Amino acid sequence: MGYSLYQTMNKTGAAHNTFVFIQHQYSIRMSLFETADQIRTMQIRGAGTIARAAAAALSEYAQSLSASDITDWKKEMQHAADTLVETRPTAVSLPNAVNIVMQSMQDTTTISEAKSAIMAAASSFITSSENAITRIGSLGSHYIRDGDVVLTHCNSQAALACLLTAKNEGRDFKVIATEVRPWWQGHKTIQTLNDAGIRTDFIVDSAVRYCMKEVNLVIVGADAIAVNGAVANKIGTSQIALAAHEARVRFLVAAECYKFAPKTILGDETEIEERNPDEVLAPQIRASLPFVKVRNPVFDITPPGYIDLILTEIGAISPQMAYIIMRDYLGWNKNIR
Ligand code: RI2
Repeated sequence: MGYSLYQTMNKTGAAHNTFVFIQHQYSIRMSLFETADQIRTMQIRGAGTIARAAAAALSEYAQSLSASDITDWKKEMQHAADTLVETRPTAVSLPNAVNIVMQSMQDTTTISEAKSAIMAAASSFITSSENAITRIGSLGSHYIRDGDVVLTHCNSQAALACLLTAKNEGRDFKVIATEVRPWWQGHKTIQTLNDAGIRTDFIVDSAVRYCMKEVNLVIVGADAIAVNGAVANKIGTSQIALAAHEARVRFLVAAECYKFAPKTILGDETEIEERNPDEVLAPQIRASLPFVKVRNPVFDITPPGYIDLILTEIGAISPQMAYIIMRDYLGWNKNIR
């Protein structure tokens, strides 16, 4: 019986070490709507983690859902799927995971058949997603050499897998990790790096360009990758890419194939989530500044020209190959709805 680890954060944004263990063999304690709420409020966060949590929630919901006929049952499942997808707009891993799970029931004709299909698809998605991170870690570790200084931003399981694998393989390197306003995901990153015994410098987000002269390699994660190879990731990523480009430092993105966004083939743009300004400045301070509008965009887009490679579970690709991933590995025609 396997357990997935979902890191959580509290609502004020302070990172802490609480972990929610979700048993993904179909007996999760949280309901689907609680999971949706936890994704919305960042207690469950990180593009891959959100995707696995959504798949697990659909599986549990399918088990507990009863209806008089299969049409009503499928309608209820679709409502649940839509609830999950609407929680956060940018990470495409979420709709991709939900679509993969939901498609499994398409040709089923009985409730029991549909339940089994959903449960099997969710379990298979979760397992393959975890395996993908392991494979990306093995691949990414090859790019890290003794003596390197690797900069990472935010808290990406895929990017961290590269660093942790390199450390396990005996490589001696240092990491520079950013703080990541306003949710302080950098605190989680430095905890993980510290636990692994990896030497780390912790900097405020605005110190990136100053420190870039020491850096040999940047590795970040991704929330969504468009058909032209542009990467949506935590706010600040594109500035880091710019600074890396200026300093001729290699910029790698570690991302599972389900982070590629098939809808961008049809011209959809990646929506950038703007969260509550209270996360940036306390409401009482904002109230005292009537001419100030506090904004909180939490992702930005790094153009493909600033990205050297995208590390996926099927290999390292240039950003220009994004379409191939969508066509051959994601089945873009099936995943657009
Ligand atoms: P993994 C996170 O978003 C960060 O932007 C991170 O780089 C990205 O998801 C990918 O993370 P947020 O949920 O899937 O913290 O690699 O807003 O863990």
